[in-house]
Amino acid sequence: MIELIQFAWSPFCLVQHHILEFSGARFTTTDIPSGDRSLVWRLTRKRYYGVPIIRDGKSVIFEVGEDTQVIAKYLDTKLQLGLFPWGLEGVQSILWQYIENQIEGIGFKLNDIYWQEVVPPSDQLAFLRYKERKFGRGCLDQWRAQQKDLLSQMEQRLVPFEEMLLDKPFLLDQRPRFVDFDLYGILANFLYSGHYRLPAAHTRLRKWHRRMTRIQVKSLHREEELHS
Ligand SMILES: N[C@@H](CCC(=O)N[C@@H](CS)C(=O)NCC(=O)O)C(=O)O
Repeated sequence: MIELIQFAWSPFCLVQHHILEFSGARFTTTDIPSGDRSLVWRLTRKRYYGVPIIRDGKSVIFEVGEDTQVIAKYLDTKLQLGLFPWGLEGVQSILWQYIENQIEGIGFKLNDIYWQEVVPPSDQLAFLRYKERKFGRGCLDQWRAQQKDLLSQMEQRLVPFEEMLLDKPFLLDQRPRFVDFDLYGILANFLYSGHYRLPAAHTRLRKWHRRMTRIQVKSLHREEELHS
């Protein structure tokens, strides 16, 4: 059975988690502390310490670069999800970089403001130390002070997605592709603390989000058969 090794609020883990839910395949999740990557280090034979990684029988799958989608492509091929059609490859690559930089870069700060509610007490020291070493001392307090501004930047940066949904139910197509799951997972991190909702002005995005929450590949296949 496929095992997703993760921590639950990680944006990139939430992307893979939702792809697995969509697939209907049986899978397990193993939560590790964000501050202790020893399991990942061991399973990848000292080649990776990030999350997510996937264990599938004897295979261990992990990203090999900043902008690779090794795990999603592995799941796509294995579970036949149709997330990476050739015709959309270039445009998906451009879009996922926007999603994983411009949207994720704001979403994680907004969620981290509530880190004391989200991160288990045993993991809080390592979490705080990691954040402050990466973003500077007091960064979490600064993000709290900038919360209103960050929220309005998030609303602005979501405008292109609202526009993409003007004439179709998913971002690029009549059915979800990888970038739909990417945006969904990155937004799941923004929404994780429970303190936020998607911007009220983005009505299409909110409907897309409800569709994405429920979607299952087997019902898509049924619909495709009906229309063929
Ligand atoms: N592009 C990678 C990014 C993964 C990533 O940045 N994961 C974070 C957690 S959300 C991580 O483990 N970073 C390394 C660290 O925290 O030391 C992916 O899609 O999996």
